Amino acid sequence: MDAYKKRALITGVTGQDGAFLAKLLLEKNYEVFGVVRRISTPNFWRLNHLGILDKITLVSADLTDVPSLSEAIRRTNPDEIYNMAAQSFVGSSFDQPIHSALTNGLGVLNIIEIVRNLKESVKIYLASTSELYGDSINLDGVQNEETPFKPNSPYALSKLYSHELARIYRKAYGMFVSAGILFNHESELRGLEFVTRKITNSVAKIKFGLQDELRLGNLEAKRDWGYAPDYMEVVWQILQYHKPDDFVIATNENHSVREFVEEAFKIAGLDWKLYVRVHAQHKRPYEVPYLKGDYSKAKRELGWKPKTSFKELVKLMVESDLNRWDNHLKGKIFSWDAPNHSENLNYLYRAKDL
Ligand code: NAP
Ligand code: G4F
Repeated sequence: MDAYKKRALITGVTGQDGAFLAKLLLEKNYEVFGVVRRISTPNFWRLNHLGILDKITLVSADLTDVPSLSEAIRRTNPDEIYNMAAQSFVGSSFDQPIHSALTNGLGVLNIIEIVRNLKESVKIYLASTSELYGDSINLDGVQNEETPFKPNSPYALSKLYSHELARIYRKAYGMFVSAGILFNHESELRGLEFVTRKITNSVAKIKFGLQDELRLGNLEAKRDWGYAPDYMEVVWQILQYHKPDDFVIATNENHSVREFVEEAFKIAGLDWKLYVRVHAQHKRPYEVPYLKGDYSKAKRELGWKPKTSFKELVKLMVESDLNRWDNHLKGKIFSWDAPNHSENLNYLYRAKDL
């Protein structure tokens, strides 16, 4: 008889974390379902790049659309739900605060309430964030599970709402809702609007003569940057822990945007001062100046620690973008671009057809 395969439902499977997590869970022999919302240009490049598009079942739903979400959860009947979906760009949350609140706040309430009504035993992972801290820092210069939250953006406030839902539903109903307070994590599959990938993609384009300058905002902000696949390992571990809980996931090291820029340009043999210009357009109305995470609880309770150093992270991202643009210029298609977007829609199911 075949061993029981655990069933995982991942929301945000087309995003950076959702894609890496799907790959990891497939390697762990899970049956993986992914929630995909309707957008005008299907967004399967990460799943294609990781070679897993045909290995997972994609279900059409949206976090803000209760009937579709409810059907998706009911039909896929998961043991574990990983909510990676969000309007995740802090800058956009100032432009679209209501959309951010609906998706990141009420969207999460939708998931938890559907589970409470359908099958309370389903374990739920929530993607909380270091943005919750705003400019709140412990006396020893780090943030951990005890540091007070002081959100500085509509994004952070929407995430505080969902973070608190975890605590309330654990206490009120004994539900297994856990939250990873993840500090920034990046990769070769990071969205191009986030500062790290914006830098590495621009470095590659400048190297090949395709771009003249790189416009950035605040170079002095400090972030604790880790590597996304390292972080997805511990996301899975958080749901295997014996009780629902909150965990800070970080590297306990931080660097400024300026340091990231210097390192990235150096790897490509370029002098950053010739290309980088500061523009007010890329500055936030209200900034989070300093993030540095103390992950000692995750190390103690889960035996987890990050594997990839800051320099290794910058190098792998720059090399990936150099390689991608080099292939493009040689007439080869980007390895992670879907050959035909609409063909990929064949992979998408309506929950009722499962
Ligand atoms: P991402 O690349 O921006 O991916 C976000 C995903 O959410 C995409 O798949 C997107 O779908 C989906 N989505 C957005 N709105 C939706 C809706 N209304 N219904 C269904 N799906 C929706 O983000 P990420 O970097 O992978 O981050 C994953 C999660 O971790 C997010 O919740 C983020 O806030 C949180 N987080 C990230 C970091 C980090 O450094 N990466 C740190 C802390 C917390 P489309 O492809 O259709 O847009
Ligand atoms: O790369 P960012 O846009 O990431 P941010 O705002 O830290 O948010 C990311 O990490 C959070 C965890 O802490 C997640 F919750 C969130 O979903 C997201 O993944 O900006 C990093 C820093 C900021 O201080 C920003 O002001 O870089 C600064 N920056 C300077 N110039 C820039 C730019 N950021 C962007 N995106 N673009 C710029 O030109």
